[in-house]
Amino acid sequence: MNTSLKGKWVFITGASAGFGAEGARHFARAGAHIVIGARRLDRLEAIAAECKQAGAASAHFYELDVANTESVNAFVDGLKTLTPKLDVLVNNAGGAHGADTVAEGKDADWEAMVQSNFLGLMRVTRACLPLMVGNPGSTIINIGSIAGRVAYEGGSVYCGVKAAEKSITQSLRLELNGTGIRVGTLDPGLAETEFSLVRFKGDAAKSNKIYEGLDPLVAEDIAEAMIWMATRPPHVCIDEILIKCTAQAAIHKTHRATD
Ligand code: NDP
Ligand code: 8X3
Repeated sequence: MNTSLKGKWVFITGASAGFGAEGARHFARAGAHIVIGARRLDRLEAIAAECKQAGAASAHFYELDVANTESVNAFVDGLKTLTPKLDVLVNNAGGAHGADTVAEGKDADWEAMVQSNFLGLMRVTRACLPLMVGNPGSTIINIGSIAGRVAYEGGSVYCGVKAAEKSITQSLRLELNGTGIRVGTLDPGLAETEFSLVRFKGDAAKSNKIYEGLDPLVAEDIAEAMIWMATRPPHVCIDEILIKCTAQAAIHKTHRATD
């Protein structure tokens, strides 16, 4: 039997675009209370309004920079005034900055990737755990990547932080064993969101090239997987999911119409 999301409290980080925004819409349709955070408040406001329209029990948005401990703690203090318990945490905020080789890498890009994908996930999880311990059947979904499983040229730090995400997910599952909290990693391959536009610093031509000649994943594919992971019965933990578009057989082998 599936767990219903009706009236459940769901917090998604990085919900102003891409997987996070689509995840919020999906959880809203299932009747959950939605709490979303990111740095771009105008985007969040629009997505929270969509969530209300879509059937959310309630929808709340606040500014959140996962790269900053004070911002994370203030956000979660706000969350605690809304609810004494959290049912689903989706650690989604993050992304890649640049695609330089190690030899050409920039400190600012490396630091941004470590801060958001790695330390951000740690900070948010630490702050949220008191709302989840004592709530068996609650679910932590960490958004990893195929890049955390297989490294590629120009991906050293991004691949590194997503590999770290796997280790953090495993450690957390061990630490929480006996609490009934499920911890899993959801690892997408090539997906067309704002990811590449951010990675290539707004260069749309470079970003579009990543998806040229193939049907990439879209945010909805990943949002559906989030819902599936969170609605398994409490005795079922989805440890890991890897989802790729059919054209991507492996990180270095994608079939394109231009091939
Ligand atoms: P998008 O660029 O579309 O969305 C990224 C989201 O993360 C935005 O809402 C952004 O919000 C938020 N974010 C980034 N940094 C911070 C921060 N410091 N604090 C709070 N929010 C932040 O990309 P995706 O939806 O594709 O990416 C979501 C996750 O999925 C990332 O972790 C990414 O690494 C991962 N992923 C993406 C894949 C892809 O091919 N698209 C494949 C595999 C994994 P804002 O800028 O408003 O703060
Ligand atoms: C995003 C997928 O292959 O562009 O995590 O790194 S990839």
